[in-house]
Amino acid sequence: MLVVPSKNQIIYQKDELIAFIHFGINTFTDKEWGDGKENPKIFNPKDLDVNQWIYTLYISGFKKVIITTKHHDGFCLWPSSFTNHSIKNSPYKNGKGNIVKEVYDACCKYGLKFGIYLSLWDQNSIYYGKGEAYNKYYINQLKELLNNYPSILEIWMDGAKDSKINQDYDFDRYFKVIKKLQPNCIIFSPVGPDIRWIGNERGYAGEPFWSTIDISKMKIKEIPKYLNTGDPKGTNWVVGEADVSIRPGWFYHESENSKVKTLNELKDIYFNSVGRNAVLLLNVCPNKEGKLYKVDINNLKSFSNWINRTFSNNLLKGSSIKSKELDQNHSNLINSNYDDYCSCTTKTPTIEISFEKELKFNIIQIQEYIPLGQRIFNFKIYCFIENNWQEVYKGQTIGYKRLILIDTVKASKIKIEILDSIEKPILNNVSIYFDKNSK
Ligand code: FUL
Repeated sequence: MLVVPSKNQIIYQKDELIAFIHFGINTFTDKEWGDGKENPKIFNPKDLDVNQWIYTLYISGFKKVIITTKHHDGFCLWPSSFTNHSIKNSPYKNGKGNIVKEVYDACCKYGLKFGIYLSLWDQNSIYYGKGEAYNKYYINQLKELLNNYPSILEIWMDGAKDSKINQDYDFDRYFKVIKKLQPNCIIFSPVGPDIRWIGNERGYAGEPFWSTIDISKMKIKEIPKYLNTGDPKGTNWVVGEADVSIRPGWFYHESENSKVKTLNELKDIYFNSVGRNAVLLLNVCPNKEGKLYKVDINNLKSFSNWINRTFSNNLLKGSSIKSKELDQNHSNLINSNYDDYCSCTTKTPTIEISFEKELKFNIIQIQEYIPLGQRIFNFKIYCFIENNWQEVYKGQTIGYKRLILIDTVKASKIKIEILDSIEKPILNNVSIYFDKNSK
């Protein structure tokens, strides 16, 4: 039996673009990692505009927002009853503020999904390192958050740990609490169960990139290479989430204002994450005033304009598909209805698509219908250029979506040769596009 994703994992994968927001006490100390000894009084955004953050992310095409409710310093952006290291002891709104709620409300206003990052490593907590006492504390905070917002759709627990203090995390218990209080919440952690780290913080999924992996192997040790490629024989479906910040750091630093990722860098990340069967989690970081910086906003807008412009017009519309190794639903390959798919009748089919006229293009998109599993192992793409078939690409996996950037060609046909697959492939889309700004 092939491993397949859950309903929530399919919904999650189709979102494609998620925004991370790193904001907290580090924003005020100009650090990436705090130590839990900060004075909460330094947390004082004078001109906080959560609406500006969420509106920017909304018009930039993000479908969900994950906020750092608590980072490794333990400082909470909500007035937690279980610690004094929180916004309630800061000058912000005279200790009456709750930025988690502000973000939640703004997400509701713009129709974005909402998720939380609740760091496992807490350097402020007196319980950290005391085993069960800390697990209780963590669960209390989890409940405080999960009970207070009607819909939390992702929770992020990263693998960062104290190098000197040993604290075991009771993941199974956390997962039970989460699934009980928010049944549709999808969980990211070093041990799954729904989403996994991509193995680097550059936003690059591997080649090959399998959504299948063995959680039992993930539990022994975090192996970035394994996470980065997955495992064709894996017994669990754990979607890859490619996290990367729009700046060198995760938190805002004025000194990085000239290092905001450009459109070209964001495009490259997009091809290597969404275009390689992963979901992109792109981080933005509001500054001390509580606003996103203008360059970050501009680059996000250019990025989303580029996506909309480039992928709105599938040049294959009206083309004819030839293959003896496909079922009769050929047209399902080029229509835009997600659940229309086309099954191959062999494990190694060749699919040829003839265009109505010669086309100029440089992006090829292929999608496997993942509700029925990830199957393709090796493929080649050829274009018919000046009366000759020329190989333009050789790749391994496809999965939910594969975006292939090639040098611009003028061709009248395209041929996809699937050389190896676990089971007979099931495809739901082939598209070609032209990005006039790529070579
Ligand atoms: C890591 C953390 O240590 C970084 O500070 C950041 O939050 C990143 C997204 O996850 O584990």
